[in-house]
Amino acid sequence: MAQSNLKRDILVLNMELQLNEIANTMFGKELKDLGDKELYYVILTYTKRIMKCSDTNDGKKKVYYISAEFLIGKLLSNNLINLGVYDQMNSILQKYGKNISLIEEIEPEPSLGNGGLGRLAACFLDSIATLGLPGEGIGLNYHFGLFKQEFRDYLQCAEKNEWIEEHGWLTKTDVTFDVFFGKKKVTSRLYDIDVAGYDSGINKLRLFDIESVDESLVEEGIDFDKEAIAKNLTLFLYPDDSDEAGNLLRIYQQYFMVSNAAQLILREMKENKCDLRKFNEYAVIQINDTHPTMVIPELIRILVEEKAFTIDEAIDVVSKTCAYTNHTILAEALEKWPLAYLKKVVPQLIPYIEALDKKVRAKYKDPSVQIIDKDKRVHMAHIDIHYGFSVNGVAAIHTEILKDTELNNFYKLYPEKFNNKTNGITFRRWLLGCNRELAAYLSELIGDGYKKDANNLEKLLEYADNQKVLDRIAEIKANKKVELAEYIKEKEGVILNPDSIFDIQVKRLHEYKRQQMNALYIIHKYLEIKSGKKPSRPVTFIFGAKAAPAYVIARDIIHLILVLQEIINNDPDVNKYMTVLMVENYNVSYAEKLIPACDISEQISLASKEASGTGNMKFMLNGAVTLGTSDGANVEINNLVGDENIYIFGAKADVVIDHYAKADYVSKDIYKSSKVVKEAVDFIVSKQCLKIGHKENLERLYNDILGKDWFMALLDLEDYIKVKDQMLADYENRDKWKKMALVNIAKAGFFSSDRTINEYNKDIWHLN
Ligand code: 26V
Repeated sequence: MAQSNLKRDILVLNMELQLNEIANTMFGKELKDLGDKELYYVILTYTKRIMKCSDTNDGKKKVYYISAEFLIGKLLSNNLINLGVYDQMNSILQKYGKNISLIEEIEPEPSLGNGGLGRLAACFLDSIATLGLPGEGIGLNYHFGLFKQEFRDYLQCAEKNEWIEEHGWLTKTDVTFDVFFGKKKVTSRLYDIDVAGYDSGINKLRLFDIESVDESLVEEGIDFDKEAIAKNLTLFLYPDDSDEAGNLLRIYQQYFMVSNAAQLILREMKENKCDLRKFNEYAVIQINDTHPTMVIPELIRILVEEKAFTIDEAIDVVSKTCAYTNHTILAEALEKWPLAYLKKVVPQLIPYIEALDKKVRAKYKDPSVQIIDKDKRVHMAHIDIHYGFSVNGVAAIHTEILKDTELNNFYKLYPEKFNNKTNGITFRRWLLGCNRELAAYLSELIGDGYKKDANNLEKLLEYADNQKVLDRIAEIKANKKVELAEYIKEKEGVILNPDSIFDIQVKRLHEYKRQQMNALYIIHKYLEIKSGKKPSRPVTFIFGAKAAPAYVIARDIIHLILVLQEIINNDPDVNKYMTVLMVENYNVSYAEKLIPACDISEQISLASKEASGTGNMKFMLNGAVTLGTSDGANVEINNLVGDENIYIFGAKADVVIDHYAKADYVSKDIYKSSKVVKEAVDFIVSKQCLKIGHKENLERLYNDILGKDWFMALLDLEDYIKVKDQMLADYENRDKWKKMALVNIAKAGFFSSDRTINEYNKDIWHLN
């Protein structure tokens, strides 16, 4: 429902006057005399003012979405859109000869997340606010977000990534808490970011910080003293955890986050005079992956030590309050903290963790479901499953794998706790914001209804055979490709041909996401062209990805792609037909430019390993066609659009799971038996590559693919080449392609995060 109040309405009505007044107070200037940066601060201040006057989404029960990551991206245009004032602002700026897109560029991007998990949390906040639900996000105010990526000598280098400025979206509050690490005390400070719902009320993202953080601790790149807790607690997002100090710091961060969350929730309950015995009637805590798991023992501890609960009473009420979302089945990503580390950081929690473990042992003999294992490691997910009331996966196939395989022993104990919540994305950012031209055209065709109820996008299907509509959608895509090419020319100094097919793979660099397969395809194409087989239309291969600094092979894959880029883009025999580009420092803002311009959406994980993926949804919504494995949300995209509107290849999840169970996958056998595979793999250590790249990196990657290939890139390579070639050929059947694009847009409604959040609310949160 549209929110309206007098103060807010007056602010909006007098926008120009207000902006002038702020310009005068902040800079002693008139609006017309402001530089772009000053103008950005003025608009930001004005937007914050509107949000302060808007109604908040309240209710008896609230969801607290605790997450170590909120990858919110830039907020200016998103907030203007959600507050319904973007167009008005745009015309005022135009009057003064200013361009809103240039102002947008000035905003620093808060990169408070690594990838999908953090971005999902941000989309969820947008939907919670838009649906008018009472709830807030709770996390940490990292001073440096995910590192800034630079390429030097064809290698990824990591630099610190500042985003906090004197004027920004953070509002310093007077809320502070004492947080104890054993006897060591630090004092926190809460900062809020208002989250505006689309045509709705306001919610909050609450980020905790400590005032003693010392930014000067950062030396070279992103190295810093990991022992100085009071100075570094909120300095970095997910510090490198390849050594003990890194791991400990991560535990410090996690406890700091949940201790503050618990104190904040209890403070609110006290203010509202809630009966703590009925905790779960006022609060539901969604634990986003295992990072906030310690909130369970921490709440139990507080209830017992400060609120006179018996341990059983405390466990009972906390278990009715906490719900857990699993985002991965990768064993190495499931947190298992050595008990000794926890003892060092949070000794006060140990008796409670041990009590939780003891109760489980008394009930179940199966060692695989215990909390503390024989090596004295604490399995964080096991705490969540035993002592939470809901466990959800993030796509249908992912939840099934959890139930049947990864968490089967738990599923047998608690079948009623398991449920699926297929991920979603906010259409405000990923359509209305990043592709205003397409959004406007859709409104012209099917009305504005889809903005509030995404299922309305299906109305587009009526136009599936309407040539004019198909052509116009294709024209918008072509325009977006031109815009992207201009941006990339400026930013990367690489010339792209907008008439070529834009094939895009953007996501974190991980072996299971298989960017290496795409690289091997590129080698294959390169060799084909060299041997005289020219493609009918040029192709542009675009990558965007950051690799964890300690993830050696992931960085080697980046190296290979950068080497290929150098070879191919400078080879006059080939560069007419193909271009390779890995964009530097891929982030949310870059995604907003790349996604609308994409023809082929690469979603090529090893089946069973990609829990959901959300990029796949963003690309589809913007009219790209998916080339992917039968994995994560790709499976649901396939079911929605039908086999004729998607390109699926490769082994299915059950086959992959079987290979792992039998340990019978041998990449070298495939290499030996397939000429195409062998040629592509050998090129990695060819003279050409070694002339430009580093022997150490290229040989390590080559040996890894032949000796291990843990994520089975070679298993699917031939099929990938075949299906991708078919896809490129089909692009030439322009009408067929245009129709595929339209069907993909029309069927994307299911992937609105509004649908996902409605399901969380109906099945788990029960807010109203
Ligand atoms: C974390 C780590 C940390 C240490 C070493 C290797 C490793 C590998 C993977 C991860 C992923 C952590 C969880 C995560 O980000 N999952 C992503 O969540 C998205 C939102 O649900 C989902 O769309 C992606 O498929 C899933 O990978």
